[in-house]
Amino acid sequence: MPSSIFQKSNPAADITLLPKLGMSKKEFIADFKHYYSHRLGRDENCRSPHYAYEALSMAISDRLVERWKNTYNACRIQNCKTAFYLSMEFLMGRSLSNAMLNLGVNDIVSEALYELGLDIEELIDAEPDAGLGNGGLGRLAACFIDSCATLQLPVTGYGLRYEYGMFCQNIENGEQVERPDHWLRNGNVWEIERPEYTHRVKFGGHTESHIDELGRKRSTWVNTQDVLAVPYDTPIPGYQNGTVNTLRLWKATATEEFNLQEFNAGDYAESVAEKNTAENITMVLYPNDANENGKALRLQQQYLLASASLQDVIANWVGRHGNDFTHFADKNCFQLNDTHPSIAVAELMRLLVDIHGLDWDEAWRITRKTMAYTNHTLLPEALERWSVNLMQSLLPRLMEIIFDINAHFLAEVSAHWPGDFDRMRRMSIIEEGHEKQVRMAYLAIVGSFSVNGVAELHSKLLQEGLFKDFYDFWPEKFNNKTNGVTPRRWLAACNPELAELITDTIGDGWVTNLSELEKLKPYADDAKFRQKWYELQQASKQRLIDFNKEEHGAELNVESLFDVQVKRIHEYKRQILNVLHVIHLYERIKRGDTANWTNRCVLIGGKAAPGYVMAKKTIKFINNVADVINHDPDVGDKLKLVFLPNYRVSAMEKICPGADLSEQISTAGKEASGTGNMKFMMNGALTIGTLDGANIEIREEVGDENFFLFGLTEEEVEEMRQDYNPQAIIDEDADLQGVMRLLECGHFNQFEPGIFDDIIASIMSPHDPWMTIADFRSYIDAQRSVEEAYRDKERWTRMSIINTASSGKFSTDRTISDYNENIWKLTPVKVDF
Ligand code: B1H
Repeated sequence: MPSSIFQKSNPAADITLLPKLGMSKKEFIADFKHYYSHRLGRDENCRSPHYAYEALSMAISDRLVERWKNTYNACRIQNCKTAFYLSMEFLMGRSLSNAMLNLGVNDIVSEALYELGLDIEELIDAEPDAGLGNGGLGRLAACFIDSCATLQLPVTGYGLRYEYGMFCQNIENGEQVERPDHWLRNGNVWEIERPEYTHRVKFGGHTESHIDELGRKRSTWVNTQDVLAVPYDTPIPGYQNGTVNTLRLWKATATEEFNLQEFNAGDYAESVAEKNTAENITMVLYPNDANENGKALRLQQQYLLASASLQDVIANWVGRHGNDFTHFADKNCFQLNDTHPSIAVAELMRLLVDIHGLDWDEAWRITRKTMAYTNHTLLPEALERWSVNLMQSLLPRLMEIIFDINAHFLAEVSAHWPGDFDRMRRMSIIEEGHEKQVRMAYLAIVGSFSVNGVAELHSKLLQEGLFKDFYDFWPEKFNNKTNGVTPRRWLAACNPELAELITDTIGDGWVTNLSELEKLKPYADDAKFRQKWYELQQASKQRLIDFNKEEHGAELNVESLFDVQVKRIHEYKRQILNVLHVIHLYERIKRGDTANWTNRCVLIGGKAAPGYVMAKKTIKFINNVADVINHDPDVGDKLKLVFLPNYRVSAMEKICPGADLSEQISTAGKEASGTGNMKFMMNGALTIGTLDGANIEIREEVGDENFFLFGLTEEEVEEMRQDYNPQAIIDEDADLQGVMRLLECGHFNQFEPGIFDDIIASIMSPHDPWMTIADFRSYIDAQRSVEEAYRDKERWTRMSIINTASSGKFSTDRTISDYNENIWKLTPVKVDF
């Protein structure tokens, strides 16, 4: 072992002296073989692609490590400001193909594997998804950290290393059955455990107050049951720029002495059980999107994330500046991904006041200058509240601090609006009632200098509705940051053929500057280009058919319109409206009303929260309708309905290049942004959608004539709610009557009487919050215009090209630049490579 390995490294020397990190095919093959046979101990008799995947990943991740160290050192030397993205979810999907793309080694790796007789696609597919998220919110975090690395911004992601990610979905008898997703079963070559940065996190116990040496009242939190948070780091490579940022995920483990106490008392089994209690904290991702969890374990998860991450940042600070926090807020910023990590507001106060001895006012000034909060939903059922009782027993010191924050805050309110008690009650962080609750969104707003929504409409509704009182008080805090998706994963990597055509036509600048796609617009009028575009779309559809057949055997016709809705199953997303349209088409076929028919395959996929009864019924409904339609010989290729099981990131990578039509049909005002809409658009699908979330901005970019708009506006929805009468609407609409007749006579549940009664009742109810019946007519009419457009291949292809060409705004590079300019104010750090 050369002794130089053990020399303390000089960061400056590291940067200047490192060799350029190129990779020859020969070196790569040697590394691959070395890992395959010497590290993994496999030979040519091993049939599983898993080990070849692992060997390949090791060879690739080797190339990231030097860059990773360089990035870290460059930031250290430059003493740069850093932002920390705190999120309970990072829905990363697979790492291998992304790392290859970002390192720029796709070609030589493909050649090398070809020489070795290996199929690169098979190896890529051997990687399990890192499904550490529910949906849009978690995937957004993953796209964000990709863009931060590509923009060379010093941003670290902090999250939890769940042992079990989002459940796997099986469909049995048309119903969702959940299976645990033990994604770490075969290890994870992309992570590095860093026990040296372990932190201790307290739970339980009680507080004791005393007077410190300066005569200040202080609180100590004692008699706690502690848990250790051990970090696992994953490298996040930027796009061919030498930068490799860090995603740090915490795993909860038992403390040593805890076990020792029990062990000495002879309770071996007890001590092992206690270890389990600790490790349970990061055992599983809660699978509820847009729904409150309310479980003690979830609060423990949230606090573990907040406490370990803040301790980590502060330990780093103290290592460099001692206990001087004067400039802490100039150098650090925390972005809270929804309220899930918002206990961080109180935890930062605790660390600064109790541990580092700052005065309350000084600590509060720092906290309010470092915290920023992103809201992702207006749905009341998703707004987090924690019971004061639960918090008092689990996190007694944090509860005290929240009461103090609230007292200071209400004093501010009352100074501004003297005597306005109703306003104080409305704005209080503590909600009074038979069970007192902590309103986490209010804690986040009060403790932050920035509050943002995720699309223009959503941000506007936050200011006018949910957070109006706070907007009146602090208008300058509020801002919008419209979401995006990373064009590396969602175009360059998932649709390489289309990406190549684009690059051949306008150069490759679009990969890091997506607005360059504008340059494609003139080619929409070029018949030859359109032909190529069309052929590639058809090839993608064929690949989607093959993928679908491999996974669950349905036969689809590539000439049909591929109409896709993939997202979590939720009433507000209105998968049921989609099915009503399918039933309407079916009914037309049965009536023989098929003049000028356009063949259509409707693909629907998504997971239902396991406890969400209506969402699970919706899945059963889709599958039953599919069963009837797909087996009816009168229907044939005219119409297919397919439920795509186990929708996940890696499935979307295959689905979005093969879609013609993207369904974005939520009730206006309910979808905060949506991001699937952006992935489809980027890949050339046309959107049928309501004026909701980012759909509005998509339509603005692409032009009215290239978007199929339908439905009530958010204002019309609220207005109609007053005297909504679905029955009256049905009475006026023969098509809708046809659909309801089939539903009510049990045509899709012949041997399962009554199982869809709840669905029928919900859409028929005058109190249906999602107003499905209200939008039926305009949806059906918009679908008619879709068919008409699709029948004209030239027109459709032109529209498809314009969609891709107009998608520049929806790159997370743009979103992240906006966050950086208005909120984080970081300086990019160049890294030598
Ligand atoms: C979004 C969530 C969410 N909004 C609670 N809220 C969760 C709420 O585990 N929980 O308790 C998990 C997730 N997710 C989504 O965020 C919005 O519905 C989308 O419209 C938006 O595009 C996405 C990203 O901003």
